[in-house]
Amino acid sequence: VHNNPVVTLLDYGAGNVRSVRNAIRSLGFDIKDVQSPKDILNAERLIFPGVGAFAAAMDVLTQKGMAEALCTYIKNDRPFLGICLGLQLLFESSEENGPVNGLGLIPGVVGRFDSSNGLRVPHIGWNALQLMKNSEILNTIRNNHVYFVHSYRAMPSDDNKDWVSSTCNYGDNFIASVRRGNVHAVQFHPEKSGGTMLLFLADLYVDIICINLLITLTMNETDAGLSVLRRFLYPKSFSTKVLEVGNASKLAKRVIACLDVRTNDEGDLVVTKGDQYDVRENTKENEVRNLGKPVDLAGKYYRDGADEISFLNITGFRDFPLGDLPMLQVLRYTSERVFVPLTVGGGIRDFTDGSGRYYSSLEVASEYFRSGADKVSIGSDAVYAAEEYIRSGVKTGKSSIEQISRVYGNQAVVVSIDPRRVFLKNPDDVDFKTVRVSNPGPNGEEYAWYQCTVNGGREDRQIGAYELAKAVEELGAGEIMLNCIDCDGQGKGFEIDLIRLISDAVNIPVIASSGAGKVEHFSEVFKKTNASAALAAGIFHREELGIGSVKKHLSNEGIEVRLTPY
Ligand code: 1PR
Repeated sequence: VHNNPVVTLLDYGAGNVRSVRNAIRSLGFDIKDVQSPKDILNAERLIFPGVGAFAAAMDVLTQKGMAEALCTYIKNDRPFLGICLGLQLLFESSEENGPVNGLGLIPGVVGRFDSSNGLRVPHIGWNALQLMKNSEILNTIRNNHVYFVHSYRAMPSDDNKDWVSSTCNYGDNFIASVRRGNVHAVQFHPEKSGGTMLLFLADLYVDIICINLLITLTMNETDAGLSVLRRFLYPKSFSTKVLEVGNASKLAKRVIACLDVRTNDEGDLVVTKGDQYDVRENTKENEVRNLGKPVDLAGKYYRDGADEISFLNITGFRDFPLGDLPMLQVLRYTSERVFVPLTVGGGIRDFTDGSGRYYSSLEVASEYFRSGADKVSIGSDAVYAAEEYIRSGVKTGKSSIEQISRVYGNQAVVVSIDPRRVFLKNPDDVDFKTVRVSNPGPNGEEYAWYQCTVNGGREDRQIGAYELAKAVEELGAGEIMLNCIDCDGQGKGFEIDLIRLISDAVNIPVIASSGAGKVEHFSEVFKKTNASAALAAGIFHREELGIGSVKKHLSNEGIEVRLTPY
């Protein structure tokens, strides 16, 4: 029996680093948490997954004396891997709520992406890298896509060219990774960039150390994300291969699998699926449709190449989500096995429980994040917040969107819109934004507006999807999941008119949802609208279509997607 090797983790408590922990453990390492600057100086290998805002991170590091220890550790060329903000903090300063000074180890200023030309910010999704020099930990990335989520980035210059090991193209060519000696940092998230779990590597590692065998493990390196961590953690185990230079890529369109989850009449948590939001079977018993177990299905979609998995707790609006322990357990188990982003929604709002204890929406979201979610999705509560904001014109800072995005960043807040199409003869009949529809209504109506609903489509509200989308973007939402009740579960294609309307109206990414029935529906939505991602549920659950075949079709149609080699 031998102990697992240990990696030191610098988690300064500003957010969720559960995914990084899960990824490290899946590679056979134990984690030692940094408690004091001494732990940094004594680390054999240090991973720094920066989360939250730049200024807050620098404050904590400085107050705890960790900034100085980090600088010493890095200047001594000790093995270091910074992730996301863990890369940005190495630079001189950042414009995020600033200027704010950073650790000053790399020349350059971290600035915001320029969205004035319609570039969607945050940069969320999968891009390939342009490798600039041998960085060892990236040597098997090739053209594989890796997952980014950020609004700020550092730019390459003559002053920092010794450091830059890869760039990525989004708006401009920004720095995707740096490397000098044993010091590495990446702007993307290796722990969310896919990969296979190789638990047996822990044993191999010990064997390699003991009998000094030279074993080349490159045959296992078909994955982008975990291979980066693996190469950092097991540096001596890999042959130094000749660098294969990746091509710069466009941001890939994402394919997302969605699992609507609820407790059935027997009390089991099941994946269900509605027909226009009706999830009960058309039988005498009228039971909740049961399409499988949430953790199993999420694992299957991950292996099939889903770029993201969404869980929607569809009865969350009436139950208290933190009372739903099985749902939290589902998230925990899933995040141990699935290394792409996880979104969870349902019931995120301020809540007072039976004993009079008050929970803010931020507390509810925090519990989801702690359990393994990367993003939360807000439905009903976002509608109320937008209505209030439009009515008063004032941002109170108290809505769930504002509270959660302030602490976890905009990219962690998705707003799920559940609109119903209302046909109109005359576009002036309503005060809401209308569209001229591609297919006229049953009475020849040529126009429609998209009316928002709450409580899983049970209640109509006096606000349109367009007005809602604009308002929630201003309140701080980082992404929109755009459903359409009329199309849900119908398999007849996405509601193109709606998706075009919303994806042209906002500068944040829009996920097209509801209605996918065949591969052509996915290429249609990407060709005819500016959607960043397409989400489907029923066709995947019923195994009518595999995620792999959707990706292949999109690629054949010239649409950039992440193709998974595993
Ligand atoms: O209002 O914050 O509690 O959030 C509730 C969440 O649960 C919302 O995101 C809402 O969309 C979702 N929801 C509530 N009731 C239902 C239902 O079906 N009865 N599901 C529901 C919504 C829609 C999509 C679906 C796509 C793709 N499901 O998520 O997965 O339409 O389906 P398809 O590919 O089979 O057509 P809150």
